[in-house]
Amino acid sequence: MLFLQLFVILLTCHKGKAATDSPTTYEADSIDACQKRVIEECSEHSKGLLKAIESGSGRRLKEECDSLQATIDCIAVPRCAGNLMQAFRYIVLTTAKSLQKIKKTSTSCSKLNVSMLERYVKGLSIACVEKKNIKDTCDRNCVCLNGDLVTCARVRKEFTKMSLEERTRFINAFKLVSTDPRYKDDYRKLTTMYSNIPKDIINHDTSVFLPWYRGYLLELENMLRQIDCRITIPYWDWSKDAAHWNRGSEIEDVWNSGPSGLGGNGILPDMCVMDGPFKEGEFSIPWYAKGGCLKRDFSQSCNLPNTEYVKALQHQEFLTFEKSIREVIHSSFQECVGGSMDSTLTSTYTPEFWLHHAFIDKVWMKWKGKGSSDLEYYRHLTFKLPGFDKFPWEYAIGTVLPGDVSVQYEE
Ligand SMILES: [Cu+2]
Repeated sequence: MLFLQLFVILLTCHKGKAATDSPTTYEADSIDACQKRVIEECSEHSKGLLKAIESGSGRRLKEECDSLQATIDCIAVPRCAGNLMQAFRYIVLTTAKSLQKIKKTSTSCSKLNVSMLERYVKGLSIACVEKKNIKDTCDRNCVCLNGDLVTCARVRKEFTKMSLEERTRFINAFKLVSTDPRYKDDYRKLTTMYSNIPKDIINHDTSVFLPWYRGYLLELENMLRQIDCRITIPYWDWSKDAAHWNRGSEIEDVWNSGPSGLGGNGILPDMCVMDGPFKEGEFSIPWYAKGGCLKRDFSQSCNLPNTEYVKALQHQEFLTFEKSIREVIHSSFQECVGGSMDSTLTSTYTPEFWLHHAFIDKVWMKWKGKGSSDLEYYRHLTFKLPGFDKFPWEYAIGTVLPGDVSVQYEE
């Protein structure tokens, strides 16, 4: 019975997994509700398992063992568990203890996939040194308080400073999310939401631009973290090497053709990318955005703002800062890259779109850190952001974003 309940929950969580191809609704609220239910059901199940072990009945243990796999699956549903790992702490530890006993006493649990559970248990039992910073299993920066990991923040990193493994992890997940049956419906919903909103609203309206893209980054990041909860959206500070922004010869370059780079410029006649993980044949724009290869058409006369320009922004008052970042930083890079990135129909499908918008978000977050008061500006806006059930100010109140997600940018 419990197993059935869990099964229903798993189905609810894994909406994208449903056999039909019908579009699903992508609602943050329903995910929260889902997480809540999983916690309740998991905790119920964990208690049942303990009782079965105590009773010493082989038949009951066998039943519970089957359900235990459901619990492991349940804990491993990243959409439900990823942001609430702390809430699962008790359940994971209790289940792990039970598991030890089962392993010793019974052969009826031989089919259990325990490695997933053990990974969580290992991660959660990291020695928590009071008031010290510590990384959790999802690579978040946490503080240890009263034996618990608190104020955990996702860390977004500069792409050229990430390890090649971290870069490859992001690239693979980015490719997977658009094609894997488990995620592609949500992905389609998210990306077409972008294409469907008139760009005049997102890209030319001060009240919308920064918070809207912040929300949008968060949505894709949440999705990628269902695949691997260590993933965050990288940013690329191209201003640091503005004169050589199009270089791809070094392994750490963004446009490198290795498995941890984005590949280079497109090639005539169609300007399709023909190297790296996003080359024609290995990656394509989805059919619902007219399909075809990923295109890049690097501008030869491109003139990107340099570090001095970006630094100077930090001292501007909000409306000037916002205008500079939107009209100069935002537009210049898109035009330099050209191709799919420079078209409102296709830009969201390119990996460089996300690295670029994370950079913009990082510059905004740093600007806020100077104690400036854009919140005064956003507070007075009474409309909700197009496509989101959120007000602009909800994305402007600091490093904590809707869904109780904390984000930090590593320099
Ligand atoms: Cu853009």
